[in-house]
Amino acid sequence: MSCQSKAVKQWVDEMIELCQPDKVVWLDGSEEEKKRLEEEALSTGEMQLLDQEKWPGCLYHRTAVNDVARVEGRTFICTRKEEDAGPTNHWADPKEMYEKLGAMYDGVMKGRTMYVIPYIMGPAGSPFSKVGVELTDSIYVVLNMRIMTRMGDVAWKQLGDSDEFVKGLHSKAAVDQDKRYIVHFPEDNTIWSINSGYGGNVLLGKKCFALRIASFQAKNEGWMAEHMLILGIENPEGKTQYLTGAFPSACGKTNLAMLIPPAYAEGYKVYTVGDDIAWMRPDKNGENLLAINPESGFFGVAPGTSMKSNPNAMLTTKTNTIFTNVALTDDMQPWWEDMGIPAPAHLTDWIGDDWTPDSDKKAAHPNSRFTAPAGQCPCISDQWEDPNGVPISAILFGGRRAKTAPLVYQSFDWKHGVFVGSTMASETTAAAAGAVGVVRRDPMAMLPFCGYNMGDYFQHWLDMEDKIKNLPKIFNVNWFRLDDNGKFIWPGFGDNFRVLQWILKRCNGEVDAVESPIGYLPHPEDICLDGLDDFTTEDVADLLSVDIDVWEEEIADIEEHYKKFDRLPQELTDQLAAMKERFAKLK
Ligand code: OXD
Ligand code: MN
Repeated sequence: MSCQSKAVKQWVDEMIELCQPDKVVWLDGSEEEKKRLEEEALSTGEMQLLDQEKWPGCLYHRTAVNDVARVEGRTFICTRKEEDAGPTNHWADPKEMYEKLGAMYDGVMKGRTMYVIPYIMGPAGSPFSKVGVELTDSIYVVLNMRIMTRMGDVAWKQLGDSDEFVKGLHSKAAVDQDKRYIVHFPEDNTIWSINSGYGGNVLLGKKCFALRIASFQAKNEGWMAEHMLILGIENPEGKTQYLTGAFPSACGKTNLAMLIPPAYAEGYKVYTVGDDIAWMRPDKNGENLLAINPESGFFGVAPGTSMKSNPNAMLTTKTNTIFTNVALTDDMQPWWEDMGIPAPAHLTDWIGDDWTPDSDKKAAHPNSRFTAPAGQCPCISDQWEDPNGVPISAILFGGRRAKTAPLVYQSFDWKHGVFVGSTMASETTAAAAGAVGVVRRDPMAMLPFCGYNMGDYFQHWLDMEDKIKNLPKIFNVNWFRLDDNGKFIWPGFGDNFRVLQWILKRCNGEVDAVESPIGYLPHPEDICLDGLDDFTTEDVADLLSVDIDVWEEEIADIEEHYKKFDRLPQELTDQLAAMKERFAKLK
């Protein structure tokens, strides 16, 4: 099967004319093709082979030193009207941006090969799924896209002769950080990325398509593209319920997606459907909200991942994985900080320099990554590729809060839940000895990823209420409360299951709760503590406390936060006023 879409062929021809590659390769997604590309990348040094006995099928890559993370300052949403991108996105006039970048792409692939990557976001044949085509001059991008998406002929088959696809153009160019641009034209289904070779900027199916472009499509088509994990919890009777969760980075989202329940919860199992992105839509009858994971791999942060913090992630990455910017041992094994393996006497660090344990620099870049096939995850759900998606019972929002948010609370209803998501915040981890870090608000963890005006995005969330009969219940969680000595109170990791269990009980009407000004709180004794030595119901009560003075500051901060939006729905302002009033009554 090759490309049947005239629109694709015409667009690729135009981009060839613009970029002038020496060679154009249309990729089919076959194993033979993968081998050929790997051999080429190994021969040029673009990739290195890891120890194939210990890490079969695993490769290594270093990006340029100036190119190690997403670049929000150089990420643009180019809608025709500036106000449609909204005050929280960088905007430029699409015509001017096409001209400016067009000049940069002019002849940029001379002496290089252009790879044409057809891919599907979502399982093949699913009504949720959408096709993209990425043109790139990087084999590293091709090999990553092979893992992160359903790539090759399968995508041509899905597209047929349709012209509905997302056009992605990527060139590493000279990896010049001053000319780096990650640009979205949501009204044209187009993404242009230039002068980067780092994951989030160049694997265009991920943040650029599955969140920024897809959120715009979702608003227009009545569904939701969210920065959320999806997990399933099976109870001892074999019934599985699913939830999604949005967290800012550094809050343990991948760990939660792959959680292993504590020993007391015998018979319960947690299954991963997705670790980063959820596409959700109501079913045909408007009964339930269904979700799919549009990706087929994990692009996870390596440092901190260990057999203790996340054994499932460690096991997923043992084969067929690409490691980027971690350190290398002398016998070609990957190594990173907090991997649970003591640092060897000598490493080559992520820059390529010699490294020894007395070095004052990190050996692996803090944002070094693994790209691993999701199907290899030991706890992958057997529904993870269900074309119909899984029904969602609960939506979680969370962040790192030292004092403010309790361990868990439930919103009063959907509208209040949208309010809770719109005020989501995390504190910088500089919270030493009880000092509170800087609060960063990141509504629904979508601030850097919403492809249109955030005020309209909030309204879209509010509008979903009328489209779903069995609305998921919305909760806020905070694993990161600190005691007066700056220590985490809650053990976290697998023990977070105890909170998930309460959440599901609430969804199933199996437990009552205490009404507070911020939402419904658990009765402390309803959080199961079996097997948790040295942790009492009083400690839980402490974790669930809502400090009125701290929340007064929080309300003032939310008022400031809301000033950033130009199209904030009245409903959210009303929600804030109502919360203020509930606190006032307590005084
Ligand atoms: C990610 C991110 O890489 O959210 O998933 O930054
Ligand atoms: Mn993410």
